[in-house]
Amino acid sequence: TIKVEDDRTGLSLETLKRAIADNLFYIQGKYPAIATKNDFYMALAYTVRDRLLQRWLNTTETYLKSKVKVVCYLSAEFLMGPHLSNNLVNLGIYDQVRRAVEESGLDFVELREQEEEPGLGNGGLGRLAACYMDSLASLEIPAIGYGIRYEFGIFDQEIRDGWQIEITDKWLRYGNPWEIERPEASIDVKFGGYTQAYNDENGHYRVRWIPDIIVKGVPYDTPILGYKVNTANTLRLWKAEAPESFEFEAFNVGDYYGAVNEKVVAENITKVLYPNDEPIQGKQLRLQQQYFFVSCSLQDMIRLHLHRQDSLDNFHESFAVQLNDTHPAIGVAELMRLLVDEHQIDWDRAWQITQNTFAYTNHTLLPEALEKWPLSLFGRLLPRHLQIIYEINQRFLGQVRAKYPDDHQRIARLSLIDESGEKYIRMAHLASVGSHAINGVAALHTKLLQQDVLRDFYELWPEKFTNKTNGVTPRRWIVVSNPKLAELINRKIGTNWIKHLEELKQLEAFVEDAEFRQQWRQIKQDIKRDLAEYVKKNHAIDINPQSLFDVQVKRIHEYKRQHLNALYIITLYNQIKQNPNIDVVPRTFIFGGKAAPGYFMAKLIIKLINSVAQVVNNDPDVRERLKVVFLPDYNVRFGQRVYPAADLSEQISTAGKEASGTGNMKFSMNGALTIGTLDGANIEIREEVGAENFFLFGLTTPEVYALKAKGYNPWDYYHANSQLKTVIDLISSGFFSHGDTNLFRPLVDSLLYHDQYMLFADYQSYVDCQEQVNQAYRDEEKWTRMSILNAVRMGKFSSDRAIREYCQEIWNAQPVNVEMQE
Ligand code: 26Y
Repeated sequence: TIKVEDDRTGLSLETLKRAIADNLFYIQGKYPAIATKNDFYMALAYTVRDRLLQRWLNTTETYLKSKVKVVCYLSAEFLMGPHLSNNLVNLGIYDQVRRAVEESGLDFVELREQEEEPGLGNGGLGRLAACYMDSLASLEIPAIGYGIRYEFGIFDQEIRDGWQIEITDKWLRYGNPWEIERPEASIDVKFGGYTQAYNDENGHYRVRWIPDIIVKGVPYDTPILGYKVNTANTLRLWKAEAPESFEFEAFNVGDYYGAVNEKVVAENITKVLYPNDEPIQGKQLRLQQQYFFVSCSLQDMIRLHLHRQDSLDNFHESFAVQLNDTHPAIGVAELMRLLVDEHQIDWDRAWQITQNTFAYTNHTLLPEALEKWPLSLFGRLLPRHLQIIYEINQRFLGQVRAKYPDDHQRIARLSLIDESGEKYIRMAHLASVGSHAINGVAALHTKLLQQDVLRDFYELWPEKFTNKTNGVTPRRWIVVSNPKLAELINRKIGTNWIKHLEELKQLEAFVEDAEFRQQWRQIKQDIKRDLAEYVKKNHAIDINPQSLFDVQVKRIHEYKRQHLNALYIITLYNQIKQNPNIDVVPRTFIFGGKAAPGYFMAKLIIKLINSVAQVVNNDPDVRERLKVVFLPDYNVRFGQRVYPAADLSEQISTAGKEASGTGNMKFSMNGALTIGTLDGANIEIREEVGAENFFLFGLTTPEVYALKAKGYNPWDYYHANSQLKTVIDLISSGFFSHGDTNLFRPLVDSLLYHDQYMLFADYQSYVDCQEQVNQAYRDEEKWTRMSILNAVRMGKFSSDRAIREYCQEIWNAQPVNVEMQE
């Protein structure tokens, strides 16, 4: 029989080959002889997109037609990473498409590497949103991710003379085959102006907002396909444009240049991702970005809701809206405005709906990262929202007063407005008051929120607080990034683990199987060799694949203590210099991570690492036993390469500072052992893998607090520890800076005079712990057993588990089966 396959959906080799050629011709407008690598990549990407469109449209149709509850994940960042491989894996057609590409005479890996990754996030928080989108779809939960389509994502990092240089990320340069623009679904957003009170036809008091500018939000949709299911949810990112009518208005008043300027102002809103994570900066454009995407998203939900039925009274039964940190917290005031001002719902009912709709995830304990907006700036940009916030605050503080009469300090602490000096709006307070649930991202973090950062709210509403320990998707972080390991696992226990990660536990049975251990080791070896080749090819550095790969990749931050790692490297170096024949375990120290462009100390830490690398890597006494490499431009793609190649994962933040961490999970899943403090999710990882399979060091959170309270003096450690003193003195002497004693002085002085993150207090414990790592690594079989046990006990840290908990305990959302009809 002859089977006729549709070129857009067919999966036979012949059809796939024809489809690629067809897309090359009809979409890229090229034939093979003149096509660039990127043209071929685009043709391939469209071929893959075609194969998920039917699922996408069926999914959207299903949600539109029935009254299912939809989870809306509001996030200023989505750090998706490359889509191609992930979609191929989730569609279950990776090998088939690879063959089709190769039979077309093309290099699959080369085409795959053409994709520009959408770097629309800074780090952990944005990547978490991406993992959650994957799990939502894989668990068949109706969901929309709402965010901002930044024209420029996180900058590309180059290293020149050891310093970070930022390069604009022009990710849309050659087009983005994964998104579809939906101009017909655009939404208007107002800014500035003033408000007016009036009485409506029924004599009710109302307020209208007369803005001075209107910006149009245009949605760009990207399908997010679940793993081997029909569900393809939508990531809807908003681009800001000037409304069409602007020119006419301008011509009418004759101010052409003024009108052009307004267009520029409007389009600026979604130009660029703010590249700072933790410390806030209070820039007006950032508040505009936040309000812009939140207003578009909430208006979009209301439109969808009204399309599905008539009454806004049960909006919260249609949508569960998750606030990814406080960046979208203005949504609380915006939903109130939409319900009260634009849809004439009375305040009390609107407030019930709002509280039942929102839930808030906190991602940070650093006080300097808690968002607050100067009241003056806020009122100028969002005059109506300021009034609404005052009203919310007045009613809220009334409740507080009823419960704690005359406790004025508590009232001032709880207020949505900080009135201690210049007045600020406290966004975490707005989010907490406007939500029915508040969660931290690891057990310790949630506990610290309750005891510290949000203590007064916890005392008021203990029932609102829950913990939701983070998770990461095993599809991207094992199947896509480590196909060899996935293959070995599949041979032993089948493929169920990909959706039920706890099933990896079955592999514990093979820990005493010498052949299995050998296979496990061999895979790690092969991947380390691949990474060594990559580093050689791209950075012209030789690294020894037999050495211990010790990896720290994450944003550069003092609290994450990359410089503690550097102090250990210098310690080892000094030991070798003192005794050049000392028997040390050969190690390759691999660093990666971006510093916020304005964060001087973080940039100096990068320079220090590169300066130490220069000395260590070129000292003949070291004889290849130590290598230090800082790999530029750490991103999702490089993460996929490095996690599988790591032997040792550095998770060394000061206890009580890292909310959770998620890189820690990715390493462990891929068989790296962790050296870490009792911080964030490290604690739970250690609980799961067993204390004997985890290298623990450092102060605990209570010890950190106690030491601070009693008066921490870094000089005590400096004087008492000669090894530490030697290291610090060597940096100060200019040894790593060609004799320049000033270069690293700010870093050294900050350690000697403040050491806010207590590196000195943890130094000896870290060095001792690293010695235990060395001993363990010398025993190959022991190390392999530990590696296996780490990976196979990571079931808890699948984002599927996290999303199930959110669904049950916060969103009240259920899976919905999507039928495939043509
Ligand atoms: C306000 C603005 C400057 C800002 C922008 C981005 C503030 C914070 C951030 C990003 C924070 C972030 O990425 N936090 C990380 O969230 C991860 C996911 O929950 C955690 O694993 C990680 O510990 C935390 O640092």
